[in-house]
Amino acid sequence: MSVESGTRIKVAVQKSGRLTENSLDLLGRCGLKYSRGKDQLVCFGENMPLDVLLVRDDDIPSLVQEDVCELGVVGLNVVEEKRLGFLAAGIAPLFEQVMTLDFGRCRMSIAVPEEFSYQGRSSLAGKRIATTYPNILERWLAEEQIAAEVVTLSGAVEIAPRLGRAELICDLVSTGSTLAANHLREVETVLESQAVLIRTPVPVAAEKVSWMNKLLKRMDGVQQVRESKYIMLHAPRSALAEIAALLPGSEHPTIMPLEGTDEKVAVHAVCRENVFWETLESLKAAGASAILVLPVEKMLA
Ligand code: PRT
Ligand code: ZN
Repeated sequence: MSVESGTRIKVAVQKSGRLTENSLDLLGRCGLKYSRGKDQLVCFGENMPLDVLLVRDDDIPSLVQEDVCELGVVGLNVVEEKRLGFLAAGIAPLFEQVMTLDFGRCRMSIAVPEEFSYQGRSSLAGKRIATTYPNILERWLAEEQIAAEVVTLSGAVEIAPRLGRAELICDLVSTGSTLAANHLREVETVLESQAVLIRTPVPVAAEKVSWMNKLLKRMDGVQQVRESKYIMLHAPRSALAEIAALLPGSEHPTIMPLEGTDEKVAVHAVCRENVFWETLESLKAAGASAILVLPVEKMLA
């Protein structure tokens, strides 16, 4: 395995923030072992020709754009804002979304002061809306045919109404507690967001292709496994069809004979969706017994 930097895949990940832990965890689940450089800016892969660049999330699309990194893990909100910005400037965006990741969920919403009388989208007309995502907001306003003024700020959007810089705001929300603490009320969702994997559309160097494909397959496997469960149970032969239909997202359950009985069989299946207590209760009601649900550690399609 070569350690020459030109032959190593580079992945951009947020250095310190809401996405950092999950992003590094994802790479760890793909089998990557790394050591962190002294400057804390790069994690050097020890068992794969892959290095992780730790940067501000806002810089991740540009690093892929400039082909400094082949891959990046970043919020869809950041990707969309950058993409629309590039398009407006007549620059072709050189990053593509490969897959959505199951973390960093939030929504970008318009919020109004508690005392604001909101009568629907027409109430937004003629208002100033403060945001750090002007491109996404402008696009939404254009789609909804609302003539409002976008006030671009670099942060602390939630205090803009109190400072008189805008009447309304458009910002990321997850629990809603920041809005509540600032006496603001969410009224419209402009974008649903979560972390995504982006890649360069530029073909990667021949010596990186095989590891790149391996990594993408492993990431896909990690995503699938998160929701998947392995389920084992005993079922009366007469109820097999009903029980199989209750198994969420499983295609071909394995049916095995049980020693000492002809009426019952063992059923094993991979469920591609989470198995909730309600499902177990329904299985039991259909005649299943000895039900076991196990996590799936790795999966390769
Ligand atoms: O330093 P760097 O630029 O890398 O970090 P950052 O401060 O820009 O980003 P960071 O770490 O705050 O968020 C990184 C990504 O996490 C965002 O781009 C989103 O994709 C995602 N994410 C998920 C969030 C939130 N949830 C979130 N709640 N990003 C920000 N927030 C903020 C929001 O702006 C508001 O201030 O949290 C506050 C609201 O949270 P609640 O829970 O009170 O509603
Ligand atoms: Zn940022």
